[in-house]
Formats: sequence, C-alpha cells, structure tokens
Amino acid sequence: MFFYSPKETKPDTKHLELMRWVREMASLCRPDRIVWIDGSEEEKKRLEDEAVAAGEIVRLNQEKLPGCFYHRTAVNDVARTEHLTYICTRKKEGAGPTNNWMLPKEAYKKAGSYFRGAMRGRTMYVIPFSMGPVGSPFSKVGVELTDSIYVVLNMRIMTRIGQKVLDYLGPEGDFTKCLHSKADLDIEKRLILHFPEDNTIWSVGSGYGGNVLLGKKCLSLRIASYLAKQEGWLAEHMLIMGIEEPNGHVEYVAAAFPSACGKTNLAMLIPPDGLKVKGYKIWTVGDDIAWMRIDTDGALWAINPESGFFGVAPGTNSKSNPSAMATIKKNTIFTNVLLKKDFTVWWEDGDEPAPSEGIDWQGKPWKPGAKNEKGEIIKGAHPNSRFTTPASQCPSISFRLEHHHGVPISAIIFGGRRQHVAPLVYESFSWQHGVYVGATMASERTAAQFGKEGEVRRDPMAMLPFCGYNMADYFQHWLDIGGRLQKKPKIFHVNWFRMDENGKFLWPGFGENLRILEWILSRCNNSVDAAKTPIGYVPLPESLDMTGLNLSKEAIKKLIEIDRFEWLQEMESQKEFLKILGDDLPEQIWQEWEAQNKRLAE
Ligand code: OXD
Ligand code: MN
Repeated sequence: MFFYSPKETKPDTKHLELMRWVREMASLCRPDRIVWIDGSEEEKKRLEDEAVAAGEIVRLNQEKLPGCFYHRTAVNDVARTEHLTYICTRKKEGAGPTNNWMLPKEAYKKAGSYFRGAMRGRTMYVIPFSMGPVGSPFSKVGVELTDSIYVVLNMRIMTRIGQKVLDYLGPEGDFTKCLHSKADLDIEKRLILHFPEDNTIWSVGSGYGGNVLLGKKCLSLRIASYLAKQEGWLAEHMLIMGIEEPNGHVEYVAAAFPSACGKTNLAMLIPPDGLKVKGYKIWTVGDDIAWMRIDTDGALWAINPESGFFGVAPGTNSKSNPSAMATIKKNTIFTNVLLKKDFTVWWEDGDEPAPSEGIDWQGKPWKPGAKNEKGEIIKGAHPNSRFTTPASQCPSISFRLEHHHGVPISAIIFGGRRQHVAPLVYESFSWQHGVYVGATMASERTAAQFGKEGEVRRDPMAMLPFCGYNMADYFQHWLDIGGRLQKKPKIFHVNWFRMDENGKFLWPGFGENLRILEWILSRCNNSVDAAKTPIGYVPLPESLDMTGLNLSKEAIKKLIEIDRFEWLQEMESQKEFLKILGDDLPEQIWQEWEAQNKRLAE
C-alpha cells in the first residue's frame, strides 16, 4: 500500500477537528494538492490566472467588463437537480413526505463511491466561509472542500471567505462540513446530500451553482432551516428590502416567492415616476435568503447571510432591473450566457439587440434565429444562465447588510405566479392565518421549469425544495415563532401575474409594485382601511395610489376581485396538498382551512 501524502499549504488554524476532517476527506478523494484559501487579493488573482489557463473560465473584455469572467457548465448541468437532492436523516419522518430521503449510512456509502479518487490529478481547495457577517450572533460558519476553482471564485463573491473566518472559528468552533467534487460531471453519479443531524453536506457530480455553492441553498436554507428549528429562529427563501420615506424612516419587509418569480427585481426596485414625488428610496438587503430571529424588543430581525447575488440573466435589463444592470458591470462571473466576439456577453431580453453572431451557452457558434432539428429557436443564453456579482456594488445596497443584528421586519409577504384566483394583494387576518396562507401558496409552472406549463404547484413559503426537515414540523415551527413574537409582522400575499380574459397581464409589475408595498406599510401602521373578504383584507380601490399609472377602474376592480367559485376549487386543491402531510400537519392549519372554506361557502 502506498502512503498517501498530498502537497498541502500550511493551514493557519488550531482547529484539530477541522484538520482531521480535511485529511479524512482528502484520503477519500485523493487530490494531488490541498490548498487552504486565505481570501486575499493575491490569491484571487492567482486562481483566476490558473482557471483561465486551464480553460475553466474565460477572461472577458477587461475594458468593457473589468474584473469579469465567463464560465460554461456541462450541457446536462444547468439547474438545480431536485430529484437528486436528498435529506438524509436517521428516520424517514425527519425528512417528511415532500423531500427525497436516504438513510445516512447508505447515502455516505453511495456518494462515497463517487467521491473515491475523484480528485486525482486535481487540487482540493479548503474554503472557510461565513454566512452572515463574520462574528455576528446570526452567522454560521461552513468549510467547503472543492476541486473547482469556479466554486472558489463564486464563493468569494457570495460569502465571506478566508483566514478571517478561521480566526473567528478558533480551535473548536462549530462549522458545517461541506464536501464537493465535480467528479466526472456524470448525471448518473450526481447527488446533493444533506445530513442535518451531522451538520454535513455532500455534493458530487455537478458544477452548477445551486448544487455546488454549498453556502447557498444547501447550508443557508436546508441545513439552516433544521438548525433554526432547533435553535428557535427562521431560515427562509426570502428577499429583504427597506422602503425609506422622505423623513428618513425606513421600514423593512421580507418576501418569499418561488424561484424565477422576480425576487431579485423586487429587492432592487426603483420607484416609478408617479410615486417619485413622494421621495421614496429602496434599500436592498438581500434577494434570496433571510435569517430571522426574535430580538430582545420582541420583534423579528433579519439578516441576509449572503454577500453577493446569483441572479438569472435572461430578462434582466434596464427596465426590469436597472440596479442589477449597474451592479454587474464589473467583478462579475457570467455563467451560460452568450459569449460575443468582443468578449462581452449577451442574453435574451437584455438591453441590447442580438449580436450577429456569438458562442452560445452550449459552446457552439450561434446566430440569431438559428433553429434546432425540431425547428425550435436556439437560445443564445440558457434560460437559467446567471451572473454572480458582489452585493456591495449594487447602487441600492443597504449599509445594514454588514450589520450584525440586521433589520427589523414590519411585514412578511408571500407570493406566487397565478393567472387567476389570487388577487393582487391581500392581508391575512392573523399570524396563524398568515402561516396557513404561506403553507398553501402556489405558483403556475413557467416554460423555464420542468413539468407541464400552467400546472399549479404548491410551494409553501417558497421552501418546498429547500426545507431541510419535515414540512409539517416546519409549519408548527412558524406557529411557535408567532407565539413568541411580541411585535408580530403582518403577513400578506401578493400576485403580480393576474391576467384578464384575453390572457393579458392586468398589472404592469416592475417599479409599480411599490404602490402595493406602500399599501402594505400603511396597513402595518394602521393608517388605512381595507375591505374584509373571506380570504383576508384587500385594498379599497381608492386607498391605492395610482398617480401616473394609466390603469382603468375596471382593471383595478378585477385585480382585487375574489371569485368565490374559483376559490372554492382552490380550497379543494389546497386540501389535496395538505393531506400529503398527513397527521403531522398542525391542527391550527386545518382549522384555518376549515374556517376559510366556511367563509367562502357562506
Ligand atoms: C435560486 C433558486 O437560484 O431559487 O435562487 O433557484
Ligand atoms: Mn432562490
């Protein structure tokens, strides 16, 4: 037997368990070298040069896009693979009926066989990272081992990495053990495994962000939601934004929408012309994840554990999101967009018209209008192509991103994409009713998602793919948090996607959404009346400020209308979903369902 002894840079830590684990994982994966990431600028430059030389990334036009790089993932590796994502708990009930489940012993064995020797000839990078400001009582530390420089460079943007995290961790701090290898990028040998009981994540066979930037969905939502349940806080798939009034007072809201419903755009909203005279200003705290705790004042306080945005490129333009367009001008990694001849990038529904030629997300020469053998238009950028960009570059970024205690939350907003049924906005009757509203929220599938277009998919609190434990216990946890909160945020539901009978959107969206946020905040301050309906409070048409927006009275009426017939069907569909959760579903959720059903039938 050969003695395995890879070259290793010297770690500056006294954390024996961390060093033991790194060695153990290295002896499984067998990298040629182990490099401890210190987070320095010199290191960044060295890694960029190495990745460019290896063809892992392309340096973009440095005059037009300074500090920017381009990366393409494998063609079969362009989105999160929910069917290969597992929660591995000793008991199946731990994962619950909405998660894929595997016994930890079996999961380690199966993935272990994929990891075995997977890093031969490669370097294993050790990335200490902090989700949340380093040292904040909200924050959590992880260490990711990976054989991908792309992952290191992305983690550098999305999280706080390097020596400062090791220093904070000290000789025996807790951390999440995150192991990733691209291995052969073989979808047959791809697994994204979470072991909440061991505070461990194993991801193998993928190079796509959502599967491999383990601080994001894996730690900050799946593992964190489990830890949050144990420790009495909330880890949520929510944006956080501040709305500043002319007198300087800022109110913060947190909002949950399923993936690809415009969280990034809402978080960076620019007030529309009609409302500008009121002098509102929007502050972006986060666009994807909120960690929320009850503070000593009895209110709910939130941080965004990330330090970057991993946003969808197609559809991002100066109308939908001018702040994002400003943010991605430098120091950004573009993944799976179209590469132009001048080494800049392009995507569908961006600002520029299509270039006459380029290299598409599959690495093939591309011309606008080109079709595949089925006669379908070939897209230059993959619909889920992304930008990874530092939050600090966003013109609307809140300086409170770095505040250890975060921001106080006045309102929680749930939302989905519904052509019918759900009105533009409604307010729940109570925290418990709000939890039921979140528990039953739903969205129609778009062309960008796998499955039948238009089909309604229940996605409670937008956490269906991200809850690290039994969803029924998760609802109970929300109810318990409500019981402990002395200043409860009000809970609302919004739907920007309602259509008229001709299939046209009734609401213009974008910056105009501020008008709805304004109503929400007025409700939080008890400064405006509302109409009571069987599902909650809706705005009186005159209490929405529509200055400068050319919307007919008829359209406004349709936007807030509640169709009892549609709603009674909706209640049946909700019931089918809630039944999946079985006896574990908290009684209070059923009570809310029954009460609402009765109000609708009356
Ligand atoms: C994301 C997602 O990437 O929700 O944020 O899929
Ligand atoms: Mn998300």
